[in-house]
Amino acid sequence: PARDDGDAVVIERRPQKTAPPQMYQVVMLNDDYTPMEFVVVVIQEFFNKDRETATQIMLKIHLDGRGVCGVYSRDMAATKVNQVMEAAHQAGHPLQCVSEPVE
Ligand code: TYC
Repeated sequence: PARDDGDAVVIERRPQKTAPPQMYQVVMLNDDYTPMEFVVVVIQEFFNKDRETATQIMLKIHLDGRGVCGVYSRDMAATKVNQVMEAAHQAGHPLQCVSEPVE
């Protein structure tokens, strides 16, 4: 912002130089042992999906080997991964989940 010597106020906009923050997708991986029902409940609970959507995501993972459960900031994605891994470990299931940068 700068004021000239008249009475007009000149507002200069600086070029925008901060890129939007990198987003991270939380990807769940298939395995042969974790029960489908457990995966559906985990997706509902931690990724705020309804049962229908959670079931579709689970089946996609089961068929394709992996599937995206949600997209978050780096910190929130790491938190989601920890929550899923902790719940799976507690229940004695080998369910794995990772976060990776989008694009
Ligand atoms: N493949 C598992 C089964 O047949 C189900 C499953 C789905 C496991 C998704 C993990 O991320 C997963 N019981």
